[in-house]
Amino acid sequence: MGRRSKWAAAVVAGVVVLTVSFPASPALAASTAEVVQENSGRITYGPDAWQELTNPNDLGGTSRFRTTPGWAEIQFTGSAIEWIGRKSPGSGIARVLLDGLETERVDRYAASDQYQQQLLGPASDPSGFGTHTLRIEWTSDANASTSAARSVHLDAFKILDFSALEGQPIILASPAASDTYAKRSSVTVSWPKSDSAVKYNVYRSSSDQPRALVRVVGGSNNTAWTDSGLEFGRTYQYDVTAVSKDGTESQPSLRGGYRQPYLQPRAADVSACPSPTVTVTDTASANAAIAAAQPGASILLADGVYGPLVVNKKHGTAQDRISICGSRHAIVRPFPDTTNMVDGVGVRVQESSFITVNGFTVENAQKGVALTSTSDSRVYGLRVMNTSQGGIYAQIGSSDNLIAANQISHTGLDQSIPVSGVWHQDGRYGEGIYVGNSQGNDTCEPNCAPDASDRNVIVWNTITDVTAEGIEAKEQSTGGLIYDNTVTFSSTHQGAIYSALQVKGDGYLVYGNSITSGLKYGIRSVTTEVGDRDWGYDNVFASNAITLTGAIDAPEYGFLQNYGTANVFGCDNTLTSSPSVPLAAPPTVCEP
Ligand SMILES: [Ca+2]
Repeated sequence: MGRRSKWAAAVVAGVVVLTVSFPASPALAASTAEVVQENSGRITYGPDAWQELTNPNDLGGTSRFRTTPGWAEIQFTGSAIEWIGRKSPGSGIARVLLDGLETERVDRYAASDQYQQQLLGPASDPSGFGTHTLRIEWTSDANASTSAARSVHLDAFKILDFSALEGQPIILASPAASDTYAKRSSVTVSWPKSDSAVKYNVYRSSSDQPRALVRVVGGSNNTAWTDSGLEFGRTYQYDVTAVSKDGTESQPSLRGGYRQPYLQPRAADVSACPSPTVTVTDTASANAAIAAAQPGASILLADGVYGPLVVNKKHGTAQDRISICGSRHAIVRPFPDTTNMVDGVGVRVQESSFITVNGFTVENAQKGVALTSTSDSRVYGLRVMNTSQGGIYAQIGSSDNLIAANQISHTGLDQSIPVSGVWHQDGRYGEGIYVGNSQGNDTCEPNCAPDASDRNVIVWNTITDVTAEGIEAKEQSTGGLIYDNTVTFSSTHQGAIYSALQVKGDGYLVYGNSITSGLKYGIRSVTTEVGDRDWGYDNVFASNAITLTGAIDAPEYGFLQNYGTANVFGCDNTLTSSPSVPLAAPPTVCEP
């Protein structure tokens, strides 16, 4: 059969993501087993013929038995064999030999007659597909309850072929690249169909869990299952067995290993602006072009100075986005200088989707870029600077946006301190990138809906000279990715600001960021109660490089989570400080 050779070369220890595919199975095909009735010439009886029985309860309506020394033997080619027979008050204990070696003794006693029972135990299964001989022998032994006449009974043998699965590789496929973000932390396990199966058992183990059954998948044709909720960075091992109609379980498939990766940004999300469909030169023509834009429009801001831009209720599509692009010399500048920047947003995108803003400069604004109730949009490659509050916002139900490769600096030039060029005065609202909303900002307490600004991806941004957290994800937001950003927070401004990066939402992955902080902490996770639930859970912080600068006033830490240990902090985070301080504040213990 060559049953192990076909794909063996594709399987290696450790991380395996196979890409081979199995032929599609025809729908609704029944599981099959080769049935060899007791009256088949393939069965040899000895030392003489067994007695024949006719009973509609038996498989095929006939069976055989004897009450004196004797045996029945069959040679078969397959993965496993089932001895089908009765259990009864008169049944004795039979001896079973596989390939000439005794594998078990089968006590067929039952208080009342039971028909078509599968009598063999797992020990009588061959260890692999091949040609084998099974022999069942009468013995004089019997259960103490058995009546005087000990019998051995044979109704049929069923020969099972699990070779399509036994010892064969399985496929462990992570979600398609384009779905990595949405369907994270899952793996689809699929395996070859076994004709002799009516169901499959899926087993899993991981570094701290022994092999255990995690799923029974019914149906011979159902050959895939998705295991979700995996932990980031953890390696899991899977194998699958087939189970016959009568309960015989095959030998396992080969084991496959899968390491649940940390999230990666979707590279396809980042692209240059398409060729312009319209070029604008001033604020009026820019906003007019935006208002008139249809999917696929690409608006180029010619170099020059513009007032605030507003994208209101505009919708591109996944294939045909609405793009607003410009060079660094195209400057959106709501205020002429930084002395009195009140209520001026550089680029406001509201109630819109599939919008891209790309490349230009936003400066002298209260807020640089504000996405509100906006989804699937991209803020890419902007220079954002000199804001009285924060740099870039995604709020009020703004989800699935990408904020990437922006350069953000000199935020928090609070208008209450109108001193040109001076920051770090009262910069509580000077975040570099801000996702969601603080409960304190809600105007509908106590019954407002959460600000579900979810699954926003914040990658490759460079953030310096900000007065509040470089990146902050607020309570009520979930599932974002904060990856490979550089946040340099040299200020020792304290006030209400303690860390260079802060997560108060749920389910964020904060991975691979470079954090330099003159504050007490590099990264902080905070639990907040909103209404009747807490936020600040199930976040993962891994592979971040943290540097604490300036005077160290104990206690300082690379990472601190308030109120418990609801989040994962990986031991692959690093901390540089002088003098040395702990990587993570107790009771947090890093996880390998
Ligand atoms: Ca029969």
